[in-house]
Amino acid sequence: MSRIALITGATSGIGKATAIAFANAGINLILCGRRQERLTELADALGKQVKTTTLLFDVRDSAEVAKAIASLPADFQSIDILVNNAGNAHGMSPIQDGALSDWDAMMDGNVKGLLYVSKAVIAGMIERGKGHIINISSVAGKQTYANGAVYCASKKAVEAISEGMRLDLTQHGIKITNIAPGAVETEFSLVRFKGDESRAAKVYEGFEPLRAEDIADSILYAVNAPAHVTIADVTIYAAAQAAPTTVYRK
Ligand code: NDP
Ligand code: 8X3
Repeated sequence: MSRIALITGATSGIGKATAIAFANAGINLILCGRRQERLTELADALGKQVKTTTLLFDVRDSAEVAKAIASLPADFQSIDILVNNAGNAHGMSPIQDGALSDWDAMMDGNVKGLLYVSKAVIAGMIERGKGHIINISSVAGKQTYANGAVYCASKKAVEAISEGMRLDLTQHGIKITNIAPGAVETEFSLVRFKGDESRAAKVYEGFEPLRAEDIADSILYAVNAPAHVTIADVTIYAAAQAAPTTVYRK
């Protein structure tokens, strides 16, 4: 029987690329995000290959998350794969200059949002005695960089949550995969720099960054691993990147 995956942040970047890779692999899709038009467009396109449905919610709103996931039609309720991908960086500045609203957006979205979605899905996975959760962390969760303390903290939290989930959920037949990408050219920097296109473009200048599809490939690899194998941790850098902010540019 075809598997069902719920992907958060499916409207853009890594989440969208993962949806496309999953559809090509015959995995049915619950596509989530805050931009309905993009969700509908993607669901319609991939609906030619697999069964699709969409859920509109902000991961930061626990009630909205629970209500949306509870509203799934019966044939989408047995979620096999959860991809906790929704998240962003907001701002990049020394800690003393950080904006409270940016800190809230990162901690509430990247950390608490991931927990809210997981809570709504894990209960069913435990009941069925199987499941696979993919948490999208970052190389920022492995190594803190200057001017990124809070984003890095949010991703270090994701790393800890992945470890904790593995400790608590392995006995219930649930696999946990933590994926830490390096620099991937998506809308990430545009969001981080609040729509400043030239500042966002500079992040990827002079080297070949990762593509969203590169990360989707590793997610697909993890979910297609044999039943007796758990891909626990994957770190993926661009070839020109030696550490989060050490990039060799031409
Ligand atoms: P994008 O900005 O392209 O995509 C972010 C996605 O997250 C969008 O689909 C957005 O959907 C969704 N999202 C953000 N905030 C919320 C929210 N509060 N509620 C619901 N959905 C939300 O960036 P990426 O694809 O690059 O980012 C995906 C993940 O990968 C993030 O967790 C990011 O931290 C991580 N990552 C990215 C790297 C990079 O270099 N790009 C490197 C390492 C990790 P919508 O706006 O429709 O809600
Ligand atoms: C995104 C990658 O290095 O800009 O998580 O933080 S980085």
